[in-house]
Formats: sequence, C-alpha cells, structure tokens
Amino acid sequence: MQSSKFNLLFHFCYWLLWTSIGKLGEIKLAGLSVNAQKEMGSKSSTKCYGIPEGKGPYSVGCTDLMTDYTIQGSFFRLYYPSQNGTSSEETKWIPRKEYYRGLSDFLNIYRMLGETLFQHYVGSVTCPAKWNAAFKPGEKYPLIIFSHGLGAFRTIYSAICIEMASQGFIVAAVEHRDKSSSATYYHKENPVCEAQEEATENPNEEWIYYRKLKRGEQEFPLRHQQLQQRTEECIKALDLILGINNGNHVANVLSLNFDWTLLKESIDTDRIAVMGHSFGAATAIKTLSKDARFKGSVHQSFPDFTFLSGNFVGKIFKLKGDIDPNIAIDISNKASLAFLQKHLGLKKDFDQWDALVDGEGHNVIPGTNIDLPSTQPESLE
Ligand code: 8U6
Repeated sequence: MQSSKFNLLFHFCYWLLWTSIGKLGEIKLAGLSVNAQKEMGSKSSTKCYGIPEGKGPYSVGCTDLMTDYTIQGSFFRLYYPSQNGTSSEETKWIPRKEYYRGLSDFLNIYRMLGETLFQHYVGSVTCPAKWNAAFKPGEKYPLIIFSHGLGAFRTIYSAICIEMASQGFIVAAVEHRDKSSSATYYHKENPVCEAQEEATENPNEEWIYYRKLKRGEQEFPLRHQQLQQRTEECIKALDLILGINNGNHVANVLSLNFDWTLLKESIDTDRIAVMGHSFGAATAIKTLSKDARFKGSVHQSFPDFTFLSGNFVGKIFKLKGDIDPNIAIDISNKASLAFLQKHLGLKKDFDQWDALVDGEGHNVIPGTNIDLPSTQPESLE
C-alpha cells in the first residue's frame, strides 16, 4: 500500500517534470541537432547536442542485418568504413516506434506519455553514419562485436561504434533477444505476398520486450541465463560475418539495399575483438572465455543518450555523469583504441594513448574509485 502510494507520487512528479520540460522547451532534452552541428561546421561539438562524428580518417556507413525466420537467427547493426558519395542519407538513431514503448516500460514511464515524449524529443535524431553506403573494400579491417547494456538495444552506442569504424574497424552491434533489450524483434516467416511486406504493422514480426524481475525474484538465475544466450548471440554473429568474409551468400530478412559481397576477404581474421557496456561488458568477458577466436578486449563507456540530454534529465535516468560527454567519450575511445592496438597487434598510431589505459592523464584515475568487497574467486560457469 505504502509503496503504491509512493509509486503514484513518483509518477505524478515524473509527469510534472516532463510536462514542464515540454513547456520550457528550451531545456535541451534532445537538442536533436545533427543539423546544428553541420551549420557550425565543426567536428568537435562541445556546446551543441548531437551524436558526435567519427574523428578517424574513414567515412562511416551503417546498415542492419537480420538472418533467419526464427529467434535463433542473427540480428545486428553494422558500422563500417564506407565509400564516399554512395549515400546521402543519415542513419536513424531509433528506427522503430516499438523501441519507445520498450524504453517507457524499462524506465517506468507510462507508455502513452513515454511514446509521445520519445517521439517528440528523439523521433528525428540521426547519427553521423551514411545509411547503406557502399562498403569500402581493398583492405583487411579488424572486427569488433559490440554488446549493449540492460534495457538498451543495437543502435544506442552509435557514438562509440561510429568512432571505431572511422578508425578502420568493422563493428557489429548485436541486438540481444534474451529479454534484456528494451525491445527487439524477429520475423516469424517469409512474407508470401508483396502487400504484406509493405504493411507498416507487419504481422510476421514478433516483438520481444524487457523482462523485469518479479517481486521477490532472485536476479542471479535470470542474468545467468541471459548471459549464456548473449554469449551465443555474439558467437553466432561472428560465425555469420566470417562466412560473409569467405564469400557466403547472405539472405537479409530486412529488405535493404546493401551489397554484402563487398565484404568478401575484407576481415582481418587474426584481429577479432568483443566489446560491451555494463551488462554488455559482462557478455564480452564471458564470450572471451568461451571462444578463443576473440583476442581480448573489453571496455566500458557511455551510451548515446548522454549526447542528447541536458544535465537535468540525464542525471535523473543515471545516463549522465559530471564530465562533459564529448571529453568523456574521447578519453574512452582513445583508451579503447590504444588497448585494441596492443591486444590485436594493430599497426596504427593508437599507442600514443597508451598512458590513458594505465590511468594517466587529465580526468582519468588509475584502478577504480569503487569500493569493491573482497570476493572469493568464482568460476565463470
Ligand atoms: C531517453 C541503456 C532515452 C533514455 C538507453 C533514450 C534512450 C535511452 C535511454 C537504454 C538503456 N543511451 N542501458 C530518455 N538507469 C532515457 C531517457 O536508451 C542505455 C541507453 C542509452 S544502460 C543503463 C541502464 C539503466 C540505467 C541507465 C543506463 O546499461 O546504459 C537506471 C536508473 O537503472
């Protein structure tokens, strides 16, 4: 009883908060301003909101791949070095409205309210990667499989994935179907007629939403099972990409105009990494222990929302810290690149940031600032 009153009060405050944000208009929830960024003609955007462009030498393209008409198929977003001038379309950040519903549930906001607000504030946000631009062949690129955090999904780490692709990595950001994503989907069967394919509400789509803990339910067994599934999904994505690298034909359930054959022999198969944030970092560690093809990398950084929110809203959802997000992601990306160069044996100049990995530099601390309880060593199984 007590707690339901609290809940009501809490949601009322929420509502009040969101409404006032809407009215003020100027509290920049989503700034939405890829445009503003372009107008400023600047790559570093300390003062304006938007997902930052890649700072490396490669143009970045983006596409989606879903295989198979079962839940066991693969689903990921690919960020890759692309050929200039082959697409002028920016990539939609949150591509389907079902994700708003999932995010609302995950964040405990009323669906109707959440869907309206997300649509309004982030509905037109794009990220700086060219949608379905042609892949740039002619080199062997190292590969990163990226795993998202709880309640997130494949598109929410574009700032990191775009930076990596601009530095010459191919990045596959998988979308996990273990009920840890705010929302995801698969296609149940091949559409028989054209009309069905064109329908906006596709009856063949099966949507999967975030599974919350039930009252009194222990968290560990659920997360343990999810981790197992996530690991398998990362490994499946790797198998699929290596198949494409060997020249296998790929059947995309999503009808997108992207030439996968250009990826043939473009992957440096000795340099494969797995990377993730939060629960995705746990996934990365477990994947490393399961599959020796992955050479070691795990790094924690920040999902995209930090670039789109003002301090106020970002703090409420624990999606923003005290540091300027552009500075933070820069440090994190440079440390990741230095780490990747070291452990994948890359021949680039990323070693200039080696010191960051050891915790040396402005805004960095060595070790951790978290008081960790002393734990018994535990087997990963
Ligand atoms: C708009 C995580 C948002 C939003 C995420 C749009 C997207 C959004 C969050 C969902 C999950 N970026 N996972 C308004 N917090 C929030 C408000 O998308 C990241 C993003 C992003 S996570 C994470 C999980 C839980 C929480 C914060 C982050 O692992 O980074 C709490 C309170 O638990």
